[in-house]
Formats: sequence, structure tokens, C-alpha cells
Amino acid sequence: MPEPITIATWPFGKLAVEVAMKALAKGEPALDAALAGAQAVEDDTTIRNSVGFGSLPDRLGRLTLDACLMDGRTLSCGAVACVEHIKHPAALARRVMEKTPHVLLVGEAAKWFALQQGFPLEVPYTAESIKEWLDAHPERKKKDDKKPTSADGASDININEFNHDTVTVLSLDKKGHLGGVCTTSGLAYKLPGRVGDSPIIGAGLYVDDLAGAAGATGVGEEIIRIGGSLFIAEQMRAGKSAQEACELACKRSNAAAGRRGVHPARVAFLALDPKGGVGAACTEKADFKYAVGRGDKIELLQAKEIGPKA
Ligand code: SD4
Repeated sequence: MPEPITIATWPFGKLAVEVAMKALAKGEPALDAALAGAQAVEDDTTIRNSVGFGSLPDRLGRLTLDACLMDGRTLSCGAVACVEHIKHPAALARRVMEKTPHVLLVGEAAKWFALQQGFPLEVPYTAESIKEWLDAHPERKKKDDKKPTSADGASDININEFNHDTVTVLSLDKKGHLGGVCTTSGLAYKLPGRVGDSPIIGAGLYVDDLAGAAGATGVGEEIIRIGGSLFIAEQMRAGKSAQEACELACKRSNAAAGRRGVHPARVAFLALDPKGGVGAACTEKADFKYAVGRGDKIELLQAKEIGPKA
């Protein structure tokens, strides 16, 4: 019987890992455990600049959330993008998976679907998040690292210690099944309507018991461009370790930037293979930390950085 494992992005992913590991210890399926973990992070508005309500909004000050999830046993998956006023987008993505024949619902229509499913409409802003937006709004304060998304290339978008906003949680349960969830408020100060990699199956997340689970964080445009998570899963299917697969994805992202003549963006990947092997890597300066839980132990690890010359 495999040992249950959960891995999650960024230091706040520790909370997700704690919650998911408790669920796995009780014998819950990987997808349920990963969702419980992700939702704990969505619920915690004290995690500044993080995920869910209270996190950083778009350029007009509106908070729109993206999420997806995938079951490695069946390849069932669901996603929502650009949803406002719904506190638990990952749970909503699960309803898309379970109650509709579709994979992805977006915007107003996703909100209507949420209402139909009994999700309450809620106010997503906290006093702190409003103050943060007022202080950091690009027209009020010119600060390079908080620039809004520009049209002239994703490589000038920075992910830094102040604007991590995605939790990706990958779990392996006692029965050897994989499940994954990704939930985010997207890039801080994005253009209204912008959707990144996080709710895109194959980009922000991919989970297949027969290959492995992979997730991403960082500049979503660059992750979509290389189909990051599916790329990693396919590398594992072909025999690469989780670590090798994540490093290859970083190399591919760096090479993609090279082909456009721009500096590589900050992206990071994590992966979990069906036997419990773990990997993570990031591009230059992404400074990616991730949480790993096995048994009673939860640790925060630093991902290997893959520079443009690697
Ligand atoms: C996005 N990948 O919307 C997300 C952002 C992110 O830490 O991961 N931030 O592009």
C-alpha cells in the first residue's frame, strides 16, 4: 500500500498539506484530500497576497478567481475561470466536473451556475486587500514589481515574494490514486478578463494515475505556451523522474522565451509520480518553495533553479 503524500506550492501550501494529509490518513481519496487542502488556503484571508478572498485583484480592483481539479483514476476534471463573488472556486470546479458534461465554465455564467448549485454570493474584499490595492494600484504608485500585465510580452511580468497567488495541491492516497487541485486569484493587477494557466487542464494542472501529477505556478502565459503540466506528466509517462520532468519543463520555458527573444519569465513546476516520487523546479529568480507532507512530517523545500543557460 503506498504511503500517502501531498505536495503544494509556496510556503502557504503548508496549510493545504496539513489539511490534505489528515484527510488521507483517514483513508479519503486523493481528490477529496487535495480539495480540502486547497479550500483551507482559499478560506484563510490572513494569508496576504494569496489565494481566494482577500487576495490581489485585477487592474480595476475586481477580484476574479480561477480553479480546476483533476482525478487521476478517471481523468475526470472540472474548471472555472474569471469568477467573481464565489468564495470556493475549486469546489465550484468540482461541481462542473460532476454535474455538467463540460470541463470549463467562465465568468458570469460560472457565477450563475454557482448560484444554481447553492453557492452563496459573497463579498470577496477585506479591509486589508482594499488598502493593498489602493496603495499598490499602478496609477497611484509606480512600483516595478507591481506593474499590471502588459501587452508587450509576459516576460516582464514578475512573480515575487509579494504576489504569489496560486496554490496547487497534489495528493497520492492509500489506494495509490492521484488527485490534484489548483486555485488562484491569478496574476495581481491583471487586465480584466485575463485568465492564466491555473484553470487550464494541461497547463496549470494535469493528473493521470498512469503517468503522474503535475502542477504549475508563476507567469501563466508562459506556462500555457508550453502546456506545462501535461508536458511534465508525459515526461513521467515516458520514464523520467518527477524531478527530471520539472527541470525539462523549465528548460522548455526558457527555450520558448529565447525563441521570442525575451528574458525567461518566472515559472515553477511541481510533480508527484504514482509511486510517490516528488520533484520541483523553477526558472531563474522564481525562488520557488513548496511544501511536502509524508507520514507525520511536513517540510518546506526549495526548488532547484534552472537558468537560461542550463
Ligand atoms: C496565473 N499562474 O494566473 C498564475 C499566477 C501564479 O503565483 O501562479 N502566481 O498566471
